[in-house]
Amino acid sequence: MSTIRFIHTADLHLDSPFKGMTGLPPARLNELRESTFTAFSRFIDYAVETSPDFIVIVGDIYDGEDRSLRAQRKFREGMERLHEVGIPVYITYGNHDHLSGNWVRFELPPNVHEFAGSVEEVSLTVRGMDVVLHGFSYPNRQVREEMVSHYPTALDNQSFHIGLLHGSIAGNDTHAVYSPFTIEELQSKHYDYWALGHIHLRQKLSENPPIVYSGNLQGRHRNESGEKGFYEVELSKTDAIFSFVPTSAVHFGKIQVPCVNIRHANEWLAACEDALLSFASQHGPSVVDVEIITLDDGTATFIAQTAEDIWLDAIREMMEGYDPFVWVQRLTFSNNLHHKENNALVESVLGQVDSWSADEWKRVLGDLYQHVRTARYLDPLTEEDIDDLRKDVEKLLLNELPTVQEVSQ
Ligand SMILES: [Mn+2]
Repeated sequence: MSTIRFIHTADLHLDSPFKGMTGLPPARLNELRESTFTAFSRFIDYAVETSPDFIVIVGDIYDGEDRSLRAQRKFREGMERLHEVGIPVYITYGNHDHLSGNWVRFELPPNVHEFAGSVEEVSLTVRGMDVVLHGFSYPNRQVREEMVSHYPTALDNQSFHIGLLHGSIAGNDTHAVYSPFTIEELQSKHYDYWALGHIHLRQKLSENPPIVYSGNLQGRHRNESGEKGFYEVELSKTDAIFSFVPTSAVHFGKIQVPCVNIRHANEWLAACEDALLSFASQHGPSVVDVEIITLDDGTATFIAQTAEDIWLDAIREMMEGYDPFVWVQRLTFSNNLHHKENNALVESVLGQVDSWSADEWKRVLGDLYQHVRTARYLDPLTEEDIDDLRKDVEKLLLNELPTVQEVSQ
């Protein structure tokens, strides 16, 4: 049997502080802050039960460069459990937990190999088969240069060669580009598998050989929605079989609630409640954005009589006490509650905003994104962010401008 079986995971971001989450009741916030650890425990439990040949963890084990004591202690405990059952683990550190950070060192058990600050190779034998792993840890936070040229080309076809790389595709400006690579460059190394980290969205960039992001174990905000987990891979010289194993403890998601022929607030709240409970029964504890769609004029009329924030509070209060919990982070309406017809000024500003390209958005937000103190805390601007900002602009204009109009008339 010439198949090896390993787990590929990355971007654990242990002890992620969920800073942007405000307003949650303390118990829920606590559950959310524990979620990276809960997801990590699920991964360790799975490994202990199923005993893979080895595990690769491709960077960003810790969320912060100080590698919080608690995160290190929990990680060490997990590695100890794998050590007890004889599972080797190969880890690299990424931009979040680079080697130059200032942290108190924990010693890891001997089953764990930590890749050094420059590309190195490590060999192991799995049931008589040779496996060679290639990788490096970030020596400092900003590895902007390409690193692939430091990876050796596989010359023998007998061993399994696996590349560990924390980075992103060159020229992709939706994410901070670290250690940029092209798919062709990776393919040219003749490896059997590329285990990637850094991008939190699970995806396969190529099938042959597999070039794969496992995504993170636990979503950290609304832009990391959906089921999160890791890949278990059965790899032969001709084939790769993937099993995705979900681990997320809290699910970030979006729900659309259709509202037709609703004439009373209680009916509307009940429709939201039904949708939220059915989401939670499917996904477990959740943080969701709710979008109200297909709003007819009658429904829109009574909803418009109360501020959106007050509706949001009402939904949140209604959902208190349910287990698993569902926290509504945002409430939006697919059509505008306020009539914007005849409001030429709003139309003209929105028309202007709609015409901005991603580059223009970046220029507009330049003060924030280029500020020496704020820039490092901001995730790169995504299309989703731009869409949200645009909606906020519209809301602000519609809420504020009637006053201006009244004055001018
Ligand atoms: Mn990461």
